[in-house]
Amino acid sequence: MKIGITCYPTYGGSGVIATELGKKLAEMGHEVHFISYALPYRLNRFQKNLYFHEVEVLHYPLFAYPPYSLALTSKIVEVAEFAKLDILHAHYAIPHATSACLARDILGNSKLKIVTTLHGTDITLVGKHPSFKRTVQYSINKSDGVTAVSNYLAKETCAIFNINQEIRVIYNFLHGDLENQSVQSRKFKDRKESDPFILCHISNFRSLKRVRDLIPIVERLKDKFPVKMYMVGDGPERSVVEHLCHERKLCDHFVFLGKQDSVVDILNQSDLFILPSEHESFGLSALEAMACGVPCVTSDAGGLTEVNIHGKTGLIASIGNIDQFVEHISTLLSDPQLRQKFSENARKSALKNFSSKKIVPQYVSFYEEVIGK
Ligand code: GMT
Repeated sequence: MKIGITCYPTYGGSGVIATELGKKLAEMGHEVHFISYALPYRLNRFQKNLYFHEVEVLHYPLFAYPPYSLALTSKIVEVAEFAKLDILHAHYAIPHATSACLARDILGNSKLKIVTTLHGTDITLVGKHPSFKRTVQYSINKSDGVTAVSNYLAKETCAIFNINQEIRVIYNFLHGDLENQSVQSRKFKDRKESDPFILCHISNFRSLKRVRDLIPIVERLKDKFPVKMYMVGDGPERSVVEHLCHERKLCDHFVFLGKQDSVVDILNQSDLFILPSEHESFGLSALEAMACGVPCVTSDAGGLTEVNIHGKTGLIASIGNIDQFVEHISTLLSDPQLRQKFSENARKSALKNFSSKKIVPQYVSFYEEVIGK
């Protein structure tokens, strides 16, 4: 197949999934054309069957807001015509699905089919805002096929919008060294008394991740356990949390590592992964932790409960319930056998349910179905 993919090229789960999907499809022999305003950061080397088309946005004094969606539409039209695309796969509805549908209309009776993958806040936060709602609904309904990254997100989409077609659930998948690395069996029992427990949090530090909850959580844990919290990523809440660390004299217990290209080495040193989000359609970072055999303590936000299974791969607390987070983390830190068991379950579940071998063919079959419609 000839497949166009449009996505956000920067850090963020939807861009990661779109890029890793494109790479896998190219490996399978499909011709893949990425269309975005910058090279997706994981497309950093030549690969057969992979092409990148940059969307240039014209700046003009009249444009207080340069119309990226229109420039993207024109680029999709151009690539679809020249490369004779069968499918244009839009990752994240805003504005990608809208631009894709408009491009198909401009192309008239071309064979181009639009597949839209909903990732989360394009529905639950930004998408349902009155500024976008009707346009997002229109673009979902006008797509030739729609997927969502969890059952939760598929249901939520139907609850928020008036949807006239099936939304296929295709989970996010493991990629790169997360799948290949041989995780050394974690010997939780053998740690020295003086070693701190490493807790790890990875996110884009936006307010919906509730990163501030980690302050009282660590404050209360530190009296019972030697703990260090590795904070990976960056975003608007980072400096707020750093300030709070100074104010509450917690700097010895927090390490801010910033954005990292590969998280495997950090996760391999971590005892637990903590994700207190208030919105999460899937939680790719929890899956990454599980792939490295790190048990998770997460909130019960959205699709997170389909990834981190309470009592099997980790424990789940309700959103914002600091007591429950502290209790769950304490339970796991004081029970090496339980951590060991959850670690093994986490790695097994990640590989069994979310491997690229299992998930990528689901996209291929879906494309074939949509083309055959
Ligand atoms: O959070 C966002 O708006 C960004 C988006 C992204 O591009 O990473 O995240 C969403 O998509 C990820 C990949 O499918 C999911 O793993 C995240 O759970 C989801 N974020 C939210 O639902 C908050």
